[in-house]
Amino acid sequence: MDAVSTHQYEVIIIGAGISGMYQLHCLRELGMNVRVFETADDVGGTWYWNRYPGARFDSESYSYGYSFSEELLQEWEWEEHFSAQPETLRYLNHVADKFDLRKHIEFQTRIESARYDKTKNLWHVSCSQGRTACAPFLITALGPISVPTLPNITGLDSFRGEAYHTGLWPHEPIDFRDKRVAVIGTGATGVQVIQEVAKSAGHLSVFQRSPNYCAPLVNSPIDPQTQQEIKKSYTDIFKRCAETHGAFLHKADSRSTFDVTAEEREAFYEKLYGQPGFGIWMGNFRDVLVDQQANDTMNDFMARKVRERVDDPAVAEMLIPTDHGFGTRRIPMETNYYEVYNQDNVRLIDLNSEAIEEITTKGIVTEANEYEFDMIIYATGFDAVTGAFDKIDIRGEDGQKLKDKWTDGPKTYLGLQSAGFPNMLTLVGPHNAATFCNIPRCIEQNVDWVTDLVSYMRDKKWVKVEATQAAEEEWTAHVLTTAEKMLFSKVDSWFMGMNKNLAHKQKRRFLLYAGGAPAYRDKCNDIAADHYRGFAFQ
Ligand code: NA7
Repeated sequence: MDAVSTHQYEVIIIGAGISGMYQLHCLRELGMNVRVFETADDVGGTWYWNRYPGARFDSESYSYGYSFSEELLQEWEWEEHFSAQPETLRYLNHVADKFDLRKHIEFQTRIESARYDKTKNLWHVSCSQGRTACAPFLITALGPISVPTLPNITGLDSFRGEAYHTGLWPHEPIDFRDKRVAVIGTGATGVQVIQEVAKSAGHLSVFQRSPNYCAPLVNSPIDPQTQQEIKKSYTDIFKRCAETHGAFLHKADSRSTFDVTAEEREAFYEKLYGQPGFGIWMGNFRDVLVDQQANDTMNDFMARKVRERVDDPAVAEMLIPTDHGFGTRRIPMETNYYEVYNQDNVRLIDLNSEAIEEITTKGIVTEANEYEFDMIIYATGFDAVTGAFDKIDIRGEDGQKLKDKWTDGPKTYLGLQSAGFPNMLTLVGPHNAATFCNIPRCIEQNVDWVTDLVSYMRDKKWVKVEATQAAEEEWTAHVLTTAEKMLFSKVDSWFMGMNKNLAHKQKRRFLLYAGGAPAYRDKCNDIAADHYRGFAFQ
């Protein structure tokens, strides 16, 4: 490293999304010299990149914003119960301005490697454009869903029309009118983009490999009176979030599925189906995500809903999942999604009966047909949770590569540190409750905890913190045991680290933490109170 050009800071943060921004704010409040490096040319992370039409929250807007500033809470007025991406990005820009964050952030700077120098107790990072920097602390704020993956289909680059991945959507408006548009992918993103593009596309073809159980979002504008009530209720809103498993406003019903009669169950499911947000997933019977028989009652209910809403019975059957149960994969939230398939300008192509063979200059060739398009939209997902770590050449104490250490699945303590990587703290890292959470709520917990740790070390004049091997093994085992109880552990999804487009991600390896946000928070607090049990300091 060049000693002249390598600037030294006290903390380097990678990423200026929701977690990086708040971490910067907190450490600056401690008076620390912090530098944030960000690939994009502005703040926002997920909400900077995912500009595709239809992108919006599945969390109630007022449960999603930062809670740390009463002034911010009182001055910001969410327009809708489930905010759309442009408003969310405006909000994050407002936060960056209000707390004067940008002057500490270097934009358009991608960190390519991070190496720990044990002789000097420094993390050295090198960025695109040859920029280098170092600091004793490295905090990753990479985002769990930030590395888009394209499908592994032959001829991808040969298509001569417009082609976009939803996670790398252009900044300028895209016009779908009179165009023949293809969407590949029917996850949470695909569902949002399909229902929006269908409104104006000349013709839309949806290429579906696996249908998902989708539930109504039931969004609406926030009227002035409700706005005032929300502003008065923030304490209660965040208290409620703090009590629920996923830090959403929705709490699991204390009853078991078979505690009630079939009629009562049906009425309860109808009520959930008509309610806004994730209540149907997070506020359902307590055993619906763990007991197969209970889960089947929801599967039957959801299948009936699809059949009621889709006119063509053959299309309806194509839209009903057969390979997984309700809630075992991420539930896409929809607004008239199923009705899209009743429109004359929309067709659904089932890739299980005609697999894609190649993409050509003109469009998509399947085993059965050749389709011509003006535009292909890839809603094909992300290299979730560990993908952003894999993209950086991160090397720890003895030159060990983090990517190699995590080949068979992540190994962490609390999802916040990995043994052998001292002073590197991973916000929303793998096996951290924040990965399975109304994310800003858990991000604030992660950041507050890390800030306290750094502050504690300063007080003690300690310079190095590292998770012990034993603590890491215990946490990793706990994470995996907890996941085994859940039905989703038997299903392929990004929760389970499966990505059919990546050759090295063909084995299930659980990436999240399923023990719930309250239990996780208690554990973190308990460890901190016990002098950071499981961490070794120097
Ligand atoms: P997801 O949930 O990973 O969905 C990706 C979709 O793309 C899914 O339907 C995939 O089908 C499909 N896909 C991926 N590759 C292919 C190929 N090669 N051919 C056909 N279809 C393909 O990503 P999202 O962006 O929707 O959502 C990610 C998260 O972001 C979401 O959960 C929210 O938390 C925010 P498959 O199911 O693999 O058969």
